[in-house]
Amino acid sequence: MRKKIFELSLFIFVLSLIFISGNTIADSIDISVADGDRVGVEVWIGGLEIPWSLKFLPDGRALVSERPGRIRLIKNGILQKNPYAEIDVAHVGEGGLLGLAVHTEFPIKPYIYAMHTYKKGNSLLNRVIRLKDMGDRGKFDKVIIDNIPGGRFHNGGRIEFGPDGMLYITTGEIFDSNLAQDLKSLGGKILRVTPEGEIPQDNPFKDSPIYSYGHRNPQGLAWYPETGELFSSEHGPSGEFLRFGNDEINLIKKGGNYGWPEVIGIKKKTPYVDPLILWEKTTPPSGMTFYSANKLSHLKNDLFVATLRSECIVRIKLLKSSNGFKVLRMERWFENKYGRIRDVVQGTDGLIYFLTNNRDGRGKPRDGDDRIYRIIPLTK
Ligand SMILES: [Ca+2]
Repeated sequence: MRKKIFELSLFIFVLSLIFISGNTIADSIDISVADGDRVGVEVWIGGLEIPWSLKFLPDGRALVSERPGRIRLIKNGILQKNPYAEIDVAHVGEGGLLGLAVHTEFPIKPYIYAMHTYKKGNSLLNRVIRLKDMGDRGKFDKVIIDNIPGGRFHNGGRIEFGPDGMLYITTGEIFDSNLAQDLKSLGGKILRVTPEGEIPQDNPFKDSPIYSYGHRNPQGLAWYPETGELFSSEHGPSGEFLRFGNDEINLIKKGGNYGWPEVIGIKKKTPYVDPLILWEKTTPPSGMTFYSANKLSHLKNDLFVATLRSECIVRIKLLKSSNGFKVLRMERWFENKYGRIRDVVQGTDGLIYFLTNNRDGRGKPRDGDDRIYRIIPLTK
């Protein structure tokens, strides 16, 4: 009898582990797939310097930001010599020219958005500016939001328009963990503003651009194609409180508190929102995208995450049900093959593009770096 009770309690214990650790990624579903799943890879563009964000325009042009302060234009698959725009940035540490975004009504609203670090007096700050598209160049139009905390480290920097037509901005806590919980600071947050830089009426905190808080250094934004739910990637501690790893993918709820620095990992502690995915081993995630086109139909609705130090793209297969999202499988593609990867995006042609960051001072540049590669259907 005693043995039976012991076995039963062991069974319940194991069962509870399976459910409790549902969000921590077990090694068995986090696997390496060197060549990806039925895909090929080719070089698209080379000779870039620390490309940070790639955006396609509906007319086939593409723009790529280089962290030292240039937006480069790619026309008919050729990188144009003259920069589309040169922006006076503070290229210090991880700061500089970061995310790009394109107005959802482009070209009727011919605007490109860029986030960058700048210097004001002795302080480093971040801001989002808007450029007007003039064909081969972009002309400064206006500042959308400024005075976002900036520093040598943790500037956030991803900007993306959501399916609601609003601009979402990730900001870092500049290695000052107190900022993340402070609703008076714009650091360690995801912000949401209108395309004109105003505060939307339905933001969670009155007269504030803050959409969610308690973030450390969020680096990527993507919306699940079928429901429009927002996901964000975030770097966990790199030594604070003697902790490392704990990198996250979060499902972002309006007004949610994502825990930094009160909670590290999954703690089920109110009012903090736990990550959907927690990598206990360091997997610093950067830009990400859900694949929604048909060219690579077996990848539909999968989340692709660019990673830096772990030098791979992570493909995440999710199952959406009424209980939320469940992670079915994770594959690390191209591990240590192309180097550090900063961003992964879907092109207007339905292929997947990714940017290396081997010239950012932390990588090993190969000849021709940095590059934009593209993932194409496998041809036999
Ligand atoms: Ca968190």
